[in-house]
Amino acid sequence: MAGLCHPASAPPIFGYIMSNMNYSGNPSFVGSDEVRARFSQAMSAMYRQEVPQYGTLVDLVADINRDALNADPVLHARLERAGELDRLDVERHGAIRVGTAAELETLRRLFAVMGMEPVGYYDLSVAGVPVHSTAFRPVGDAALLVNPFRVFTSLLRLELITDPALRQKAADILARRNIFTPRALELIAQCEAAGGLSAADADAFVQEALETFRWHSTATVDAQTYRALQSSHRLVADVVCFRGPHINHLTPRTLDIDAAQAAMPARGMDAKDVVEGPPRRNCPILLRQTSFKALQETVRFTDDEGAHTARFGEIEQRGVALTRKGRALYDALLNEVRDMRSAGSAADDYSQRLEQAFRAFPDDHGALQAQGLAFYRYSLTAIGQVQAGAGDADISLELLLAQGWVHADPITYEDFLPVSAAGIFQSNLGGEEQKQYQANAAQQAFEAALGARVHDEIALYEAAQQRSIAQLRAALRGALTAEVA
Ligand code: OOG
Ligand code: NI
Repeated sequence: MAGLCHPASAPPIFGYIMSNMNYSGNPSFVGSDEVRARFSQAMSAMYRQEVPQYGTLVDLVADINRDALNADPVLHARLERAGELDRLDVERHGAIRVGTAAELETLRRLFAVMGMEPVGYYDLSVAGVPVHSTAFRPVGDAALLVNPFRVFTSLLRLELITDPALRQKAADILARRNIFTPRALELIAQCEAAGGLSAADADAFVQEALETFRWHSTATVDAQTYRALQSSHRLVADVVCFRGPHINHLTPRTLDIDAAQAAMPARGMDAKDVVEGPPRRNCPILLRQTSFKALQETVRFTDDEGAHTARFGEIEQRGVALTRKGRALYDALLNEVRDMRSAGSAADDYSQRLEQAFRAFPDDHGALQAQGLAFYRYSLTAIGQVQAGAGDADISLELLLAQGWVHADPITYEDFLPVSAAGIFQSNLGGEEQKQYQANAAQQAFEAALGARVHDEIALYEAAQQRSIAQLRAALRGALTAEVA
C-alpha cells in the first residue's frame, strides 16, 4: 500500500516510499503535508529561542524579500504564477548529523510521517568532512508548494577515524544513546500501522519529534574524551559527545542573497566570507548560500566545563533546477575556480574568478530552455487558452513558446550542492585545520544504513517537467476537441 507511513516490517530498499500519496482515506487523519508544516514551524520557534540571532536573520530576510518583490514586478508575477509566494515565508531547511545506521534508519521513518523522503546522495569526504548525507524532503509538486521543509542529514563515517582505539570508543558511546523518545517511537509505529495520525496524535508527534533535535548543553563524556574526539575531527566530537543530533542551523530563503549578506554585519552577525554556489546572475540557477558563523557555547562535560561551536544560521537563494547537461556544465565551471579539496577557502579574487568562469553559462531563460540546460514547467498562457483550439495538437513546444501560447516557468531547485555544503560545514566547525580523506563515495553503504534507496534528484525534476508537458498536451487536445464539436 502506498500509505502515509511505510510499514516498518518492509523497509523499501527496492523501491521508493510514496509517503505523499494520501493515506488510507481515513478522514480523521491529518495529512502528512500538515504534519510537516506544523513540525517546521515548531522547529523554527524552538531554534529562535535557542539561538536568538536566528530570529534576527529571519526578520532580515523578510525585509529583504519584501523589498525585492516590490522592486521587481516580473519576479512577483512569476512567483505568484508558480504558487511560490505563499511558501516563501515558511520555507526553511535545517541540518543534523547522526552517528549510527540505526539512528539514520529511524530518522527515515520519522520523516516519512511528515511526507519527507530521502533525496540525493552527497559524499562530503572529498572535501575533508567525514560524513555522507541525504536530504529528507517532500517530492510531489503539491506537497512542495504547501511546505518544502527539508533536513540535510549526515551520517558520521566512523571508518574514517584512523586511531582504532578512538574509533571503538566513539562506537561504544554512540551504541549507548537513544536519540528518540519512547512516545515518538510509538507514534511512528502507530502511523505506519494505521496509515496516518489523528490531529491529537499529530500534535503529540510534533512535540515528541522536536525532542530529538533539541540542544543539550551537557555533554555525555568527560573533557578528555571530548578533546580526543575533537582532535580526530571537530565533527566527530559534535556527533558523538551529546545526547542527540541537535539541529545545527535553520535556513530561510531569500530573494536577494547579496543584499542579505551585506546587511548582516549591521544587525550584529558575523557573516561567512563568501557566498557558496554560482555567482550573482539575472537568472538564478541552483542554490547560493551564506551563513553567520557558529556561536561558541558553554558546555558541561561530566567532569569539567568547556566550549563547543556547532550552531549557526544560514540563508539561501534558490534558482532553477539544472538538467544533467546543465549540472555537468556547472560542475566543470566551478572546478575551474576552486579546488575540491579546499572547499570553503576564500582567495581574495574568488568572486571575480567565479564570475569570469560563469560567463560560459547562458544567463537568460530562453537560452537555458532552448539548450536543454534547465527544467521548466509549461502551461498555456491566456492567449494560448483562447487560441489553442485553432492549432494542431502535435505542434512543437518550440513553436508554442515562440507564438506566446505557452509559458515556461523555471522549476525551483529543491536540493543541495556538495561543494557548497562542504564550505558551510567548514566555516562553522571552528578551528582552522583542514583534514584530507581519500575520496570514496559509498552510496550503497549509505542506503543500506538508511534502509531505503535515495531518489535521484534530477529524475524528480525531469518527471515534474514531463507531467507539465503531458497536462499541456491534454489541454491542447481538449481545446481542439471542443473546437471541432
Ligand atoms: C550541513 C551543512 C550542509 C547546506 O545547506 O548545504 C547544509 C551541516 O553543517 O551539518 O546544510
Ligand atoms: Ni544548510
